[in-house]
This record gives sequence, structure tokens and C-alpha cells, in this order.
Amino acid sequence: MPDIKLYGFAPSSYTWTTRLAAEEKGISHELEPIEFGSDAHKALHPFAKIPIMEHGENRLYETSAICRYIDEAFDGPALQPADPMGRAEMEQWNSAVVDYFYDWCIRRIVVQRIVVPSRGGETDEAMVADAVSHARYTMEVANKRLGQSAFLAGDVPSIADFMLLPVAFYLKQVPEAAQTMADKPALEEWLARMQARPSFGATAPSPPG
Ligand SMILES: N[C@@H](CCC(=O)N[C@@H](CS)C(=O)NCC(=O)O)C(=O)O
Repeated sequence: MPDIKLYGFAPSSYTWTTRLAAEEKGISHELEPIEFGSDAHKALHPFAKIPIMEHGENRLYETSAICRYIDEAFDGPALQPADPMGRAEMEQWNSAVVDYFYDWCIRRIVVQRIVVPSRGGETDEAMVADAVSHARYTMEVANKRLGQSAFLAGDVPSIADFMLLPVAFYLKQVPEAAQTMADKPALEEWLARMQARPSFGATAPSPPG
């Protein structure tokens, strides 16, 4: 029996983050799809989002909370820095990914470029065009930080890196990558390091969406 159950879909950025955390921790997980907005979904998540995690009687939503639980409830390599500043910096990045990176990079560009057309819809070109400079700025901020240490909160990967990885990976798949991700060597090297980890190979959705 798998150690935890995750409700969600493999291509979802946030679901992917929790799957990366589980792999990095060395625990097994089962991924269960859910009918979006159904009563069953709302019974698990009052705001009808994914992912949701179950471990025995324990149920959680919100990606960073799930990742922290995975790290603290199971034995395995630490996914959070031990020192107060490192831990706080990890939380700072987790929050920044949710509040800034996801919105500008995923919701306004990647979803418009990949998800909307895959469902037969039309890309909102104005939304994409407006988001490009903001998305580029988020990547500049990450690149600057990654020029100082190998990972976002220090010399070893933490939950913050697993929050950012799907965002940066997906942003690289769209044509706007030329404007948002070019000339950012530290970010590029970090992305290569993250993609070389076994957790990436074990969880990378195909095709991206
Ligand atoms: N703050 C939530 C955000 C979750 C979220 O927005 N998930 C996306 C998938 S990556 C979702 O459920 N989107 C569907 C929708 O917004 O209707 C978290 O950290 O888990």
C-alpha cells in the first residue's frame, strides 16, 4: 500500500511539487484523479483546488503545507533547512512562488499557451503579452538568488526548489521562454541540476500541460 494518497493530476504544477517532495523523501504515493468542482472534490478541499493529500486519518490541502508534512512525518533526507534563516527563506520562496511566479508564469502564460488550446480554446494573446515582462522579472529574481547558492535556500535542495521547478520547467516550454528565460545562467544551471535528480525522472508529466 502506498505511504500517501495525492488527489490531483500529474501535469498540475502544484501536484507535481508534492510528488517531487514524496520522491525526494523516499516515500511512495498513489495519484488519484478528481472531478473538478464535484461535491466529492469540495468535501476534500473547500476551495476545490488540487493537490490534496491523505495519510491515514490526516488530510491536508495547500502545496507547501503538504510538503512540510511529508518532510516532517516520514524518515528520509531533510527537505527543509535546519537553521532559522534558511527555513524562513524557504518559506519566503514558497510564498513568492504561490503569489507571484505561479500567477505571472503559469496562469497567464503557460495555461494560455498549452492548456487552453489543448482543450479547444483560444489563447488570450493580450493576457500573455501583458504577462511577459512580469514573468521575466520573476525569473530575474530567481536567477539572482541562484547566483549566490546552488539552491533557493542554501546548498541543498528544499521544498522551495520543488515549488519553483514546475513553474520554470513549464515556462521554458512555451515560445515566450525566449523573452523570459534567456540570459539567466544561474537559473539555467539550477534547472539542469533539478532535472538531473531522480525525482524529476520519476514524476515529470508527459506531455507538459
Ligand atoms: N494555493 C494552492 C493552489 C492550488 C492550485 O491553484 N492548483 C491548481 C492546479 S496547479 C488548480 O487546482 N487549478 C484549478 C482551478 O483553479 O480551478 C496550493 O498551494 O496548493
